[in-house]
Amino acid sequence: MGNKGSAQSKPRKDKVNAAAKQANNQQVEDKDQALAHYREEGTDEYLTTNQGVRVNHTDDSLKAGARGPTLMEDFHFREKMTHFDHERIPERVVHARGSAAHGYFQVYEPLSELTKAGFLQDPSKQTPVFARFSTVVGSRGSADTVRDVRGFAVKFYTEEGIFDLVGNNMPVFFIQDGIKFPDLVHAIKPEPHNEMPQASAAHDTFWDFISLLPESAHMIMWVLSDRALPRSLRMMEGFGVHTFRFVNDAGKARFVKFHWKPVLGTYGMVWDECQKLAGKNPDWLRRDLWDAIEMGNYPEFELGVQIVEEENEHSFDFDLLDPTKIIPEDEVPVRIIGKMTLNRNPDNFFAETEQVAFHPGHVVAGIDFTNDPLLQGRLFSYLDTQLIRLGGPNFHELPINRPLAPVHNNQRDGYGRQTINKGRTSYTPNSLGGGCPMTAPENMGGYVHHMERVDGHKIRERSDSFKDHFSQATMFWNSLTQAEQDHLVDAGRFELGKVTTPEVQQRMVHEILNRIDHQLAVRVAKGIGVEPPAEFAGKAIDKKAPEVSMEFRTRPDSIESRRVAILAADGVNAVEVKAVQAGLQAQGAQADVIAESLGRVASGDGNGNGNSDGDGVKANETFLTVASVMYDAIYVPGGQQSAAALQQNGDALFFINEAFKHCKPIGATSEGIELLQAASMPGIQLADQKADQQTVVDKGVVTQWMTTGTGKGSQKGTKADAFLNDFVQAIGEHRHWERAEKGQVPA
Ligand code: HDE
Repeated sequence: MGNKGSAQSKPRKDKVNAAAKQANNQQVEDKDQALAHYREEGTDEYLTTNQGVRVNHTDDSLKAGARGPTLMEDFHFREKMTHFDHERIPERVVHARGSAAHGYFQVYEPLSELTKAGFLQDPSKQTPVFARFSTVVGSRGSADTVRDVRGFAVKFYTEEGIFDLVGNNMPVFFIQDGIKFPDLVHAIKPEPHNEMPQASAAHDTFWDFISLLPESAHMIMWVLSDRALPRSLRMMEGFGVHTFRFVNDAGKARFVKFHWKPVLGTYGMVWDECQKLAGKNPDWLRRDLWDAIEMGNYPEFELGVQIVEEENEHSFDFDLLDPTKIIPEDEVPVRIIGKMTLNRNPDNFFAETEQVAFHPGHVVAGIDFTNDPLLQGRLFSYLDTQLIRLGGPNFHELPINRPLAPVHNNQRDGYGRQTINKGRTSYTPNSLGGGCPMTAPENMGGYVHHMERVDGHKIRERSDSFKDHFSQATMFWNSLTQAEQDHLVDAGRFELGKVTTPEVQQRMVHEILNRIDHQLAVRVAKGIGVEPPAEFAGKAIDKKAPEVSMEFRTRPDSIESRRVAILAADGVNAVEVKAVQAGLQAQGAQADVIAESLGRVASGDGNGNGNSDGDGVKANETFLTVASVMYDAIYVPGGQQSAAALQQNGDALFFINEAFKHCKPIGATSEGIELLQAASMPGIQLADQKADQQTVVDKGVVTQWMTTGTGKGSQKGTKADAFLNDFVQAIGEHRHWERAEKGQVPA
């Protein structure tokens, strides 16, 4: 047995390193570190079988002769291959693509008047959490930037057991009753005959279903809005959707809606950008989350609650139990109660992100359900799906799902059982086991369901109070800014433009959109060749809920973790680059230098002769490795030779055009402005070299000549500061939708 490698008595350094890297995401630099890692883990540094037998050779199977057939007795080969053959588990039927992180939650003040939940009492206590963000429709390997709802699920490992808040980044849902969920999912998933399209709602079966389902009107407005295109998982809101209950120590219950508010603000992207990103970097959102945590920019979300007293249950013009409705924040303000900080990436995607099992039915004492029929449906579905997805009833024993609180019950055995239960008794009541485990009285944390009187006929019927499907859809439309409405119309034209059945398009426009807003219906109709409706078929409503607009939730004062591209070529003015780069980094942004090739870019003095900075600057990306869609803003520094070279570079020109079209902030100084002149920026005013002007800011395009025509400006330092201030402000504003001529730009 064994030939080439069999004489090795010690593992080779490179092999140890490879194995160590696999076992741990950290970069393991040398053998000593690798060995230390294994020793810490208490594992053997040598390769072993699953039975712990050390393996001597793993590159060739055991054969009868060097050119002969493989032998059955090669237990190492058979075990390795069999395990590999069984590596995959079924992906989640929805929310298959996800990214997750560890962190903690801390309440701001004791909430004993509202709830007895232990983790909401002590501001000094950190409750560990694991948060998983996901798309809904696509398969595990699909792109991040598709138009879709995002899952926002948080597992709280409280001292009193697990609480899962399994929400979305939109506060309402498509359907009012759980029994319709399989229909919804069948309609939106790729069509069954050809398995197309992947991760997209833009096809006949989905819009066929929606056009026949008026209760989805409010939700589809959210899905067609920029909420479905989050700039970052760190920059989206989360919502528990359903009305839940808080119950305090005295047994008093109140209705509660849960909200997550990202500390960085809420931002979206444009659809063209998302589609391109899906090709350029399908892991866009996943990488953004991962990198932010690696760099110490820990994502933070504040938890908020809307509280409704039980006696006010019927004081709204919608039913609190209806998951297609929000409680407008001017009717019930959101009270911020604490904060979640995500500060650690998972060690292993499969063991944690894939195997985590959320369930809206995982609640702790102090949190309870309502009769929302969608929530009630979910209470069945999640455990049921985990049983098949995670292979049996013991998935709660997987490390990521294990509660911190001790588990003690009479459930036994089953596939994959880890616990070795001791003793003879696994039944209640018993005397042989001393009566253990005993049920816990309420004052010892025993979960007691909130007592609610339920009285009614057994009936398959929807309550009349659930039947207004359009008022809040109209309110949503009314509350958007002009740019947001324009995007929504474009989204409608895109989605319905992909539908091939004219009757479905017709029905969507006339039966659904025209009951929400007439202009919306007319504008979408025009884009998809449907005869526009003559008059509005809905109820005139001018109510607004300002908070549904993403503009309401921006943080213009911060550019933290924004990505800025600095375009450079040899002869670039390194002084300008370094000043802007340092200025942006000082405010928490990331500024990459992009050039033809990686490494040093030689500097020039702005007049194209000689070096103003002998070190030059370092390019860390190239026009091949990145694209404008991967940046929030672009900066073009001065340097005659650099600007001239970039003007001959189609990729650089496209960079500018595309960023302009996507309404991103663009800054340029000195000769860098010539690149903007050569690009396509219709209607934009740029700084003029001769005029010795202040910084010129026009629709998010910020330009400034650092030097006068003679090459040296007396107020250069102040000018640089002024430019940086204006550029930072433009980045803080995120997108500059007022660029009316953007449609003319070829990008
Ligand atoms: Fe889910 N949902 N859902 N859902 N859902 C699942 O559970 C289901 C609904 C949500 O990161 C599944 O473990 C039904 C609303 C998230 O692992 C499944 C109904 C909301 C996640 C399931 C709904 C959600 C899921 C698929 C209607 C927002 C991902 C795999 C009655 C409040 C959690 C799994 C994660 C996952 C069923 C409606 C959010 C099949 C039947 C409303 C964030 O059990």
